[in-house]
Amino acid sequence: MKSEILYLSLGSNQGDSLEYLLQAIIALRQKGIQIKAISGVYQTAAVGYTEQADFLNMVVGGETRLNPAETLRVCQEIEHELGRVRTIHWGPRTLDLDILFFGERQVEDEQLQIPHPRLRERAFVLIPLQEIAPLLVEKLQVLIPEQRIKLLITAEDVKIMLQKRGIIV
Ligand code: GSY
Repeated sequence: MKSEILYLSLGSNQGDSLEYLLQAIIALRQKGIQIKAISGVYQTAAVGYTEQADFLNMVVGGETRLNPAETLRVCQEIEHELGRVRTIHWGPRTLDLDILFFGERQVEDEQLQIPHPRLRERAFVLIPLQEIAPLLVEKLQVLIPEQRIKLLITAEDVKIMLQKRGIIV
């Protein structure tokens, strides 16, 4: 299978959230998703169930020969390996990995919808995505929703942190 470009959203609001995000990027690479672009890390107010801690969010772009179902399985494996326990629906989590886009594909089944059905409503997705794929966001023709969101660590600094862990982006 030829490789395809994909974009993933990463979020965490439990434990050492920054470390979970970095470990997720390392694990994605080990499991067949080459990371080609990363956004900065943003501190964001929780959306949905709001009585919980702020999240750290970022978006990465990559290339893979996996198909969407295999990619979903890899994301769920990494969430599980990094300690995610599903308790409250929409509640706190050590790591959330969502597929935003997968090439030009449209997927609509019970387990997986691509493009991600709620990405247009989420500043915590659109703002970091805009950093690494501005034309993609422009094509969506959406107004970025109001949300408290602040850049905490620039993409350059995240790259340095990853370099120290042996990963070159
Ligand atoms: O859907 C991803 C998990 N999640 C998040 C998140 O990643 N960031 C923010 N700010 N709010 C969220 N609510 C949920 S659920």
